[in-house]
Amino acid sequence: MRTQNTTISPSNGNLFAALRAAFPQNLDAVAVETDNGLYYSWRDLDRATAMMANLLESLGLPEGSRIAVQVEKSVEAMVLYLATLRAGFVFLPLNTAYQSAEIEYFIGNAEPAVVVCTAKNFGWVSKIAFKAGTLHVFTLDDDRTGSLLDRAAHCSDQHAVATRHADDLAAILYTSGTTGRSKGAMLTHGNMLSNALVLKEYWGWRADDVLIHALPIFHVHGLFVAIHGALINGSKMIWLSRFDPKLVIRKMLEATVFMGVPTLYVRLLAEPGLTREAARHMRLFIAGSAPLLIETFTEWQNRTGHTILERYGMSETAMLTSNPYFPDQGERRGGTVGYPLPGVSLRVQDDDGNPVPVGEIGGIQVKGPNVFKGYWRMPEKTAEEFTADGYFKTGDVGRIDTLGYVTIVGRSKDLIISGGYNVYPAEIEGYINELPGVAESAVVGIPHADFGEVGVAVVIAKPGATLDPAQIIASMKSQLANFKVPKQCFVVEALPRNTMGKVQKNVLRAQYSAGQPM
Ligand code: MCA
Ligand code: AMP
Repeated sequence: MRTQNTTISPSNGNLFAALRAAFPQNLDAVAVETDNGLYYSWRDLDRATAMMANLLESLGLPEGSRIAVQVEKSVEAMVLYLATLRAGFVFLPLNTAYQSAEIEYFIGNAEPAVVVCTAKNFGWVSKIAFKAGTLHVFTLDDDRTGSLLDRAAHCSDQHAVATRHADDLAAILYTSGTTGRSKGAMLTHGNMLSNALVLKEYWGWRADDVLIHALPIFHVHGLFVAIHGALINGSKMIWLSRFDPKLVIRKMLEATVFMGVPTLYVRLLAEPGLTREAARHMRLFIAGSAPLLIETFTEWQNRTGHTILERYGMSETAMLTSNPYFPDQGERRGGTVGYPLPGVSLRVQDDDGNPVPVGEIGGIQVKGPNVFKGYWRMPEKTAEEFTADGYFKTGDVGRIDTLGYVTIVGRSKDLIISGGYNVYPAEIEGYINELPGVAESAVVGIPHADFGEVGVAVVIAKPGATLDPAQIIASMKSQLANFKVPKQCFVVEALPRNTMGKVQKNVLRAQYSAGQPM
């Protein structure tokens, strides 16, 4: 039983209004159960988001203010996200692995009115924030402490959801690029609500579903696909502060839906406890963010009797395609990312902008209510990424077969996806090239059993300079988010180049994948 249905409200396009409307009638039912034994009812979520929204509103922030957040995963961090929506501000989540130079760029670029960080990082984060003109820096830790909660505790637990238009900004997600600095993808209330409503139907969500939430909450997968999916269906979440394969397997007996990047499936398969019996209560396993190997797909089927549903999306677009859930729509095909979701137009074009014949390979372009509004303060970059007729160029290369299934075969963008995190070689090369004694470098992705792909750095020394690969790695670790740091570094005499003088990354990839450095 629902208090209201979850259609887009004509009077308020605020995503939170739709999520709130989908809360079950019994507000005392459990909405979130955590791995450290805490239970949050739907009423708790309503009150906590109201209090935090009131706190944000009490700060007198200008409309459209960004709330930048770099905190560990906790239910309170999710509440902060929901409260930001509720109060009509713009949420800016930041990966906890980012270090000071990365944070300085995001804060400098987004100019958030509020920054929320851990108590441990308050010293350096607040310094960066105040320098960038941020007026309010709060702390929030994963043990339900911090100045944000202290202040919110004094606020009313009644709050009227701010009225927002579907086209108003709800979040900015930074995504790196093949050239230049990271770009902030601007997502609207309408982008996210339309996607959540489509997935509700497409994946056959039910109010009695229970989602195991084991992903980080600073990217589209964990923050939007998972949280919106559960909330818009009034479904309970089992909230894991970090991915723990043994715990996930134990919790499967109480759950029905699981979402993970391929690395999570690989790690679950390494557990002898993953059996048909362990997975018998589950309804749906969803994978995405990186290519799911066919071996993983098949082994999962054999071990659990379940067929993983693979889907495809981007920060700029949320979810774009999905394998079918309902058998009458077709089978879930391993190696494919399924059909374009309802409302999404997806086409494959060649480099000259002509459609390719069915089954042939080309660049994937998309259009739909889920496609973002553009890059924050980068109108030229935004224009470059759209075609004249309004399709967004994903940078992914793929094909559509006669049945309509989409397969991603590669990327035209120079990107490594490692354990579901994106690493842009250009950013890492830029960093390495600044190190003393380095003439130039190339970073390529090679296959990795756990992370799918990992980076390898190939570096050339300046004449007369001696470089130590271990030191190069150590230097990167001190400055960059840990997942971006190449797992290996080789110092070589020369990089392979084509006749135009361009570094042949495919040659490097082949050489280092085969374990045969030059
Ligand atoms: C951790 N390490 C990694 C990665 N994660 N190295 C490469 N790639 C990674 N993804 C390294 C650390 O640098 C560290 O190395 C060592 O592993 C241990 O770190 P720790 O944090 O303990 O690792 P973990 O807890 O085992 O994390 C692995 C993980 C995590 C659980 C797979 O990476 C993860 O949660 N990935 C999910 C990412 C995600 O949610 N992506 C969705 C993006 P050292 O000690 O040497 O420093 S949203 C998206 O793509 C869209 C739009 C979509 O379609 O969904
Ligand atoms: P992000 O920039 O983090 O949003 O990452 C988006 C990129 O992840 C896409 O452009 C794809 O390259 C990749 N991606 C997401 N889902 C899949 C999938 N199921 N298979 C292959 N690649 C995927």
